[in-house]
Parts: sequence; C-alpha cells; structure tokens
Amino acid sequence: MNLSVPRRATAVAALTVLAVTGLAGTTATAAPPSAQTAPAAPAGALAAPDIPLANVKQHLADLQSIATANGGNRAHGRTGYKASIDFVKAKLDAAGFTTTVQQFTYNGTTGYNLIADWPGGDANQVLMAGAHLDSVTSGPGINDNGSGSAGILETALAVSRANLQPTKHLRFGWWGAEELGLVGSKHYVNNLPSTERSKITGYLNFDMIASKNAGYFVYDDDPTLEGVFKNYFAGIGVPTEIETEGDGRSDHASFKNVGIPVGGLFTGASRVKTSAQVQKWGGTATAFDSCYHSSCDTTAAVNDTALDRNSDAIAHAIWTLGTATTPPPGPVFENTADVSIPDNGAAVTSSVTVSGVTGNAPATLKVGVDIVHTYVGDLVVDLIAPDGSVYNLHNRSGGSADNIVQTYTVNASSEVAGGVWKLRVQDKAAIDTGYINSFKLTF
Ligand code: DTR
Ligand code: ZN
Ligand code: ZN
Ligand code: CA
Repeated sequence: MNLSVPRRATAVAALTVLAVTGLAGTTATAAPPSAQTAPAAPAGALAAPDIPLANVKQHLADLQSIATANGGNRAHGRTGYKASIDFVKAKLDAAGFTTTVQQFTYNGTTGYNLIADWPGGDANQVLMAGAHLDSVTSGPGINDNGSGSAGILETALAVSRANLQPTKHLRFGWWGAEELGLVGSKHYVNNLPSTERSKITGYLNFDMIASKNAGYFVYDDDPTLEGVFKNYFAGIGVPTEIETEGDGRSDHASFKNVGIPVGGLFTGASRVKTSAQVQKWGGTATAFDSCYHSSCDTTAAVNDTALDRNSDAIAHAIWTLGTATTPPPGPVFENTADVSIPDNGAAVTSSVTVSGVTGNAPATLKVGVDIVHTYVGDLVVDLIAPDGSVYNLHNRSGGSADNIVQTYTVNASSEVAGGVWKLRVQDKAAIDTGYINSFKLTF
C-alpha cells in the first residue's frame, strides 16, 4: 500500500488502542448473539385488509348463544359442539368455500373437524390456518377457543370478500376434541396421505388469542413463520415474546409431529404475567386468563385489543405467505458487535450461531459484510462454515478504497446450516486499519 503521513498517524493510534485492549496478535471473536431479526416481507406479497373487530366479536356472541342454548358449553360429544360446527360451516359455504366435515369417534362419541378450502392457488403449496372449536365442559369456551376460531373465520370471510387470488392454496381447519388431547387434529393429520401432507407448506395455529390479561406470544417452531408474525407486531409497535409453554399444548403439535412447519399466536392461559411483562404489555401480575377452563370464559372474558391485533396478524400472515410470488426470505442471523482488526496482524472473527434451520444451507446464502477500513486492499475476508470450510469473499483487491459494505451470495449447499458461522478478516499490510462493523447471514 502507498504510505502517507496522515495514515501513519491514524495507524499508530489504532495500534495503541489494540495494545491497550490486548487485541493485538489475538483472534478476537465477538460473542455470537442469539439475535435473529425477522425477515422482510417476501416479494410480491399483497397487503392484508384490516379485519373488522366487530365482525369477530359477533362470531363470539353467536358462539356464546350456541353454548347458552346447549347446556352452557360447546364440548366434544355435546350438542353445543355440533351446533358450532354447523354455524361456522354455513358462513363458509355462503362465502364460496369448499367445506368438508370430517367425522371421528372418541370416548364413544362422534367428533367433527371442519375443513374449508378456498378454490384456486397452487394445489401443491397449501397454506393452512387452524383453531380448535371445542370448549371444555365447564363453560362456553369463548377465549378458549372461540377467539382463535372466530379470528380465522373472519379472515376466511375477508379472503372471500376480497376474492383473493393467492399463489398458494388456502385451507382453514376447525378441530374437534382438542381439549381431550388434540384428538381432531391428530385424526386429520393421521388420515392425510403423506403426498398431501407434503403439500402443506405451513400450518398456523390460533388457540386463545384474546386473553383478558393478554400477553403477545409468537410460536418459535419455524423461523420463517415466526418472522412473519414478529414483523407484523413490530410494525404496530407491540413487543412479543416467544411462546415457551406451547410445545405439545395445542393442535400445531399434530402437524409439527409429521414435519410440517408450524407457527401461531397465543395470549396466555393460567400462567401468571410477570412484573416485567406488565411493564411491557400492561395489565396485572395475575393469570393471563383467569377464566381459563372455567364457566366465566364468556364474551366478558375477552380482551378486544388483543382480539383485534391478533385477528389482523392472522390476516397479515395469510396474505403475506399466501400471495408471495417468491418464497419469503429465510431467517436472518446477525452480529453487530464491533471487532477491531489488528493492523498487519492476526485474523479476527465475528460469529453467529445459526439455530432452527434444518438441513443444509442454501445455494444462495446471503452473506452481509460491513467492514470499516481505510485501505481494503490490505484485507483478506473469508466466510468459515461450522465444519471449518473456508469461502473466500475478498482477497486483497480494492487498493486504497475505504470500507467493505457488501452482500455476497455463497453456494453453501454442501454445508449443514446449524452451527457457528464465522466471518474471518485479516489485515495483511502495515498502516491503515479498521474493524468489523457487522456480519449477517440470510438463509
Ligand atoms: N392447551 C390449550 C391452552 C394452552 C396452554 N398453553 C398453550 C400454549 C400454546 C397454545 C395453547 C396453549 C387449551 O387449553 O386449549
Ligand atoms: Zn383449553
Ligand atoms: Zn385451547
Ligand atoms: Ca493495514
């Protein structure tokens, strides 16, 4: 590189900093964060309409009336459940859906699933949303799970009102006997030929989305589906948390157990909201739903704001995932910690830990590199896969130009995705130095 007095002053200062911080001659690696930023909306996706809260509340009022007219509940094997199925089916038939009532037997009584297909879309790419329609015997089950049932019902009706022409085929399911052990959804999945199962690109589950003392929980089973919901709530300025008690606790487990990507939303049940969560979401440090599985789980037990936000989030997911012309970008893993690069010294690294991405990395792995440096011709920059494989990104080119801010596309299809990926940078010429500003992988 060309020596020049002004740079030397800069370089000397940089070396002093390195000596003091003890980075000189060592491989400094920033701690891999667990930070995963939600992917942007996929190309071509249409914006969802607002789901009218009044319409969703009317469905809840109708389900309440059904329970009241049928012994106070809508439980499996009771008249209130079949009446609920007939109610939802009639609305979907009138809206142009192709509906199927699937029967099963449990505890010696007949149970019912309702499946509604929106005609059109790619039959080989099915996007499914579901909610259990049954209640416990002790009450009308308006939050658990009239709320999820009404949220997807109104979203389906919005699809009809818009005469949506999605790229994917849209399917909605209302499950029986969830309260007895996910019986209806298990029956559906178990009786779905494997060729049909493999067409389901994602299943979105909504079980309790209007808890009175609501929290905003997003299922973290699939990074892409998780990102769609996190994107939505970030867009309306509502913080979310990962749903941690859900594994196996609702109908998404039936789909996850056969390898179908799942996602969903939840506002909490009998667990108590912490003081930190009260700070985040308001409400009180009591149960998220104090009427969980109780006779008081009525229309009075519903949080309208949570019902509205979650219904809109359901529509956002259906429109985003269902109308995208290209698959949504996969999950993003980023490390924004600065890592000083020793002048003419040892290599340093910034790393990210990839989790929740099954299989191998894609042939078009996007590697975002942001390096602040005053002479990029000094630098060798490599991507290091979890197994140690080296992919050179930059090799001393660029001369005296400043900074490398670039997204490289790497064919990493031979690499297992999960594990610690590193960006390795070495400054191989005296004077001029800099630091790694950020390192990002998009799958
Ligand atoms: N099993 C659900 C309620 C429930 C409890 N934890 C979670 C987590 C995620 C979804 C639902 C739930 C029921 O009683 O129907
Ligand atoms: Zn329940
Ligand atoms: Zn439930
Ligand atoms: Ca240098």
